[in-house]
Amino acid sequence: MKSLSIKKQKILNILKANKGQAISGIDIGENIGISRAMVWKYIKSLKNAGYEIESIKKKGYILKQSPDFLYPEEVKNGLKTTLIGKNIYYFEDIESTNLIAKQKAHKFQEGTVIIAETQYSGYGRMGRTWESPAGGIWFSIILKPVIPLAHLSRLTIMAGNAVMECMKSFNFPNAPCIKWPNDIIINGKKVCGILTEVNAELDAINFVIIGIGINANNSIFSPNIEDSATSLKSELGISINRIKFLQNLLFELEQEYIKLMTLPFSKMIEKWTYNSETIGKQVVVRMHDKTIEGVAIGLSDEGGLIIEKNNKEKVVVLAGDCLLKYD
Ligand code: BT5
Repeated sequence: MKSLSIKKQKILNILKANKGQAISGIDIGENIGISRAMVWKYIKSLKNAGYEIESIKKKGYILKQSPDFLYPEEVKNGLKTTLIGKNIYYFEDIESTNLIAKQKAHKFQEGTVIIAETQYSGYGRMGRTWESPAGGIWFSIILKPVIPLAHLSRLTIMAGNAVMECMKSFNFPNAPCIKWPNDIIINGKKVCGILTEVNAELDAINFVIIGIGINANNSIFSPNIEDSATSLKSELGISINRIKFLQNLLFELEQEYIKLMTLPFSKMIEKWTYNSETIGKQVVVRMHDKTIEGVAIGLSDEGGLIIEKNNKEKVVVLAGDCLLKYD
């Protein structure tokens, strides 16, 4: 796991606070109680980490640009949450943030976030491959909600609402929407997937991992999904600021989580339904052992999809793949 040392972080904070003005090695050193030579060493290592820092003779150092990496220090700087993202672990390349989160969740506090620049074995539901090249936003959150196991699907609904809330800050030519249970779609293509995994005993949840994958500035996909996937960059025509997006998303996730724990779930259903492309449509839902066809008429109290079959019988589906019949 990578993280800047406390001293390096302090130097970075000073450079940032100086907003384009040079500050001398001596002043920085005095400020944090180290020698000028040590400041120089730390500056060198910040440069190695991708920070563009100009050294001007007899004047000092200026931070010109921060790298486009989701370093915990960058994500935490200005993060407006009290729980989600207080602890962040960062990897350049890892098999899967969900996998790491699952392995560490017993020890790690609620709200811990695991971020990776790339994943080499990212996965979706039922072990499907999740393509996770550089430029995307791939992360997992550890939550320890005190809710019945039967309400697990509510967390996926909650996460979908949070992602949709973040999408509001962009002017998309084609509006994003949610497809049950876990896809955010733009123009019929998937821009984000959500994977909720649980560890529970009987009815008590030990922890839940919510993994979120967002195609942000990546825009090249394998032939398998190039017709069905898109990215924020492709839809907007410009790259987005991934750090700001993630900060915003962690904030929205925390807001939605608070609502989930304190308000009637019907409020969340209302919001989800407003953003959904699924409700009111004729759908085919494929589960591992059967397929159900009918009209998606709403979400159940557990977060499942209520389908009215052609014979008017109503069924609730908690997990499956949903296709719109007349897409
Ligand atoms: C999902 O599964 O949509 C959940 C994806 C969750 C990914 C995050 S990234 C951070 C965390 N760490 C992980 O390892 N996973 C989570 P599902 O509904 O099963 O959709 C999977 C399907 O989406 C694949 O079978 C492909 O068809 C398609 N797909 C794969 N990669 C994609 C991508 N980058 N963008 C759009 N579609 C993709």
